[in-house]
Amino acid sequence: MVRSGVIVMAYGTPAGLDDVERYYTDIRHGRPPSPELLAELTARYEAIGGRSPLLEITEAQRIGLEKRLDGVPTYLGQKHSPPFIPDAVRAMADDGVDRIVGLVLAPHYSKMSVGDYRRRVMLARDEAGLGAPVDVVESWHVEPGYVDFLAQRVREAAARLPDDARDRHVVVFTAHSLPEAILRGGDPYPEQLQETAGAVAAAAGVESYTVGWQSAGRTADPWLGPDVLEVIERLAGEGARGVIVCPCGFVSDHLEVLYDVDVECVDAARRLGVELVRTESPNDDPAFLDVLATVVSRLLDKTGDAPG
Ligand code: FEC
Repeated sequence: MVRSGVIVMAYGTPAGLDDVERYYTDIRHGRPPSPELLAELTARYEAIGGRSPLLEITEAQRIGLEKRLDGVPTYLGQKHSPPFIPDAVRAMADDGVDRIVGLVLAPHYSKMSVGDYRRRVMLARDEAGLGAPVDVVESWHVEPGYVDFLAQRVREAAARLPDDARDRHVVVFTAHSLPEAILRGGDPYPEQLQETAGAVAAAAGVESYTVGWQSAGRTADPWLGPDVLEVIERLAGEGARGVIVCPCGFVSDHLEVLYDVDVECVDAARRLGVELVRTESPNDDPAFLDVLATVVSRLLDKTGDAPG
């Protein structure tokens, strides 16, 4: 009898302001940030109250998923903060798991996102001396339940716009930017964002929508664009009165949503005289947890271990 375990993976967040330097160094592959970069990132965490709620939300998502998997154990494994992916894989080995199913809490595939999480799991598995096969959900960006969930959130956001802004509004679907270098290998990431946008717009009956990239890293390489701030400026110039930002590449409230959208995009819109609202994040909404369970159960099923 095969014993499956599910590793639920997310980015991780600093435990508090005094952990930001360690965290940033980890993101930068062990190179400590300059004092300027560190001060700038610390200021962003301060602006959202000193810390991001990402860990608590991720853990609530894991627990909600586990409740829906009827006895299949789940383990949290993060990239840049504890519990790290190798911690989760070691716990799986201790529990006698001999098949690893992975879910990244990000809907779109890129070799730099989902592909990198998968690489880390394989490495940790080998280091733990575990012979278990690894199957990771590749992407779930047009999963019907996710599309319907976002369509509902877009409708709710539209209802929050003042009447005149609602009459001339555009929905901007966003995801985390990545270095343009990913395009050289034919990475599906940009196409998948377009696919989510098209599917959600159709389901919500949205007439006018576009995509934008957010939260590009502070590095010298070119990153995917246009940046969402440029998109908002262009839309204002074209006469839009309202903008709905739907950060469909993220599934939780965290720094990139609470600062990059709720502070930076809101400030830009205010300067341009445009009303901006954001769709609420999925977080641990039961309908969203049902989507995660559907996606994971399908993979468990394919590998012969569906719950129930
Ligand atoms: O709330 C929090 O404390 C954490 C918010 C957070 C999430 C997140 C998700 C993604 N990132 C992705 C790619 C990159 C690449 C780099 C990079 C850098 C940062 C920095 C911070 C940060 N990321 Fe992030 N990311 C979050 C936070 N990210 C802080 C460093 C300062 C800055 O540049 O703003 C560049 C470094 C590198 O080469 O690794 C690339 C992707 C996602 C979405 C998928 C996922 O959640 O894993 C892709 C949340």
